[in-house]
Amino acid sequence: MGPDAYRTAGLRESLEDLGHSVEDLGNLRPQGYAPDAEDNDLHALNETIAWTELLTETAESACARGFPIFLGGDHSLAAGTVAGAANHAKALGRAFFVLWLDAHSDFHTPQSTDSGNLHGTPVAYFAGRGGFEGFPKVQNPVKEENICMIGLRSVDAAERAALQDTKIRRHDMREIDENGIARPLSAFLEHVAAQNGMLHVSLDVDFLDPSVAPAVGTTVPGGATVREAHLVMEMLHDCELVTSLDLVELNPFLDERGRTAKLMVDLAASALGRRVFDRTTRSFS
Ligand code: Z70
Ligand code: MN
Ligand code: MN
Ligand code: MN
Repeated sequence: MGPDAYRTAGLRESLEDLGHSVEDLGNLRPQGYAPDAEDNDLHALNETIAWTELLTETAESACARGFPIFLGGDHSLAAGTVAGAANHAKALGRAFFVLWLDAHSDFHTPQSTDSGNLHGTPVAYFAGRGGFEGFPKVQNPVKEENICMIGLRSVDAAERAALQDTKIRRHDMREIDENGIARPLSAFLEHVAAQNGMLHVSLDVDFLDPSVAPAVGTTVPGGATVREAHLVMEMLHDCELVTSLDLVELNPFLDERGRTAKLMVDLAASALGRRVFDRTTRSFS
């Protein structure tokens, strides 16, 4: 239901108002996977593997056609969208980077997850951690130092232990409260720019505070404000490095008169150029 809620909230019209031409490629649906038992430790494993295969291919070809925006839906979809976007960057000979805007690090393996929810695993998958038997092999794992997480405030013990041994850039809400959100983002964008990289942004609804974005299954208090989120999106537009975007974890059944969908659409519009006044400088320089 997530993608349709974004359509209803006017995603196409908002982007067309900015002068972009928009092509809606419609909803995807994987076929032919073995049914998942209700009581498996890992929920919807076969379905998620099938989604990952379909989305990896779809993302790679969509990246070749323009600036894809992937709408969901469960964050496990990023296993495929990021793997596919990374394949596209590799084909162009470009370095590839991921900005993960989320309360969660989603760095579990299928073995370490307590909940069995595969939305807790996509970063581990596309970073090339082991343990994803049955999933398509990641052709171009994203380098740890090319991954930046902002908004963290719910990281499980096994994820924290695993992250500690990596070069993944991690910025929790405490750091944002102390230093602001622009500083870690600017530093990461300079790193991307220095390598003329392609940047995929994965925006989980729960990056935002649930008081402004209630339509999400796993609410975590203490999230980004509307102003912080718009600033991030405006800086992302100004840097001219972003080449693909996920808008994920929207559950319209939990929304209040579409306000979360509308906010996510407004954030996408900011990322694609909407602003009050023109700025002449790149915001991270
Ligand atoms: C927890 C788990 C999670 C998104 C919740 C939560 C993970 N670490 N990810 N919502 N997008 O179940 O693994
Ligand atoms: Mn989910
Ligand atoms: Mn997530
Ligand atoms: Mn999350």
